[in-house]
Amino acid sequence: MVQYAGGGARGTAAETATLQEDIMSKPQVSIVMGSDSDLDIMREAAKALEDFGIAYEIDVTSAHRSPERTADFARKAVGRGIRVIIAGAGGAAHLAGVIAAHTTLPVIGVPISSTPLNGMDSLLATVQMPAGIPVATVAIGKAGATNAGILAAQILGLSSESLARKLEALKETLANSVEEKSRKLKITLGT
Ligand code: RP5
Repeated sequence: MVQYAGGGARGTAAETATLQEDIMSKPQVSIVMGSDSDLDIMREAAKALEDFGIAYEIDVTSAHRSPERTADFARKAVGRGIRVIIAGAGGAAHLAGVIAAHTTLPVIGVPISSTPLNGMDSLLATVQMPAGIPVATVAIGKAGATNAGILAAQILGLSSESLARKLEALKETLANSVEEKSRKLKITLGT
């Protein structure tokens, strides 16, 4: 399991609360993917967490090729202090669902477009969970992976004021970027 401590990102020196220190130093989010070939997409989730200064771990485990490893990971995650799991897989993408079957932690599923079906297979396999075993499924591909990271931050932000403020700041940044696009468009079109 590769680990990232969030302290080096956007955290401020003034953070003193234990919870906040934990968020920045102890992996709170576990990112797993079905194969190392999913990394190009799943690193977007990691980037989003780094932007919030959230410590995470990242690894490969497969619902089909390593079912025991996957079940063991899912069962032990809560005891290791993990609070949210992000699971990305492609094709017959059962990884998020199988993990959700073995844990009460919130599981976010990222459908990966790695087969000739362009991720529609992964989307349906990830999203169509039976009642009782939820997986919060995001969009196919990089946008979904980014949103998985932000959604994990939002879950953790419920118990961290500092994180909640960073989430508010992100909304402002996004709104400002639209204002800027509008301004540039008017200049381009001469309106
Ligand atoms: C899935 O099969 C993985 O999540 C990956 O998206 C896809 C292909 O895996 P590799 O054959 O590249 O290992 O289980």
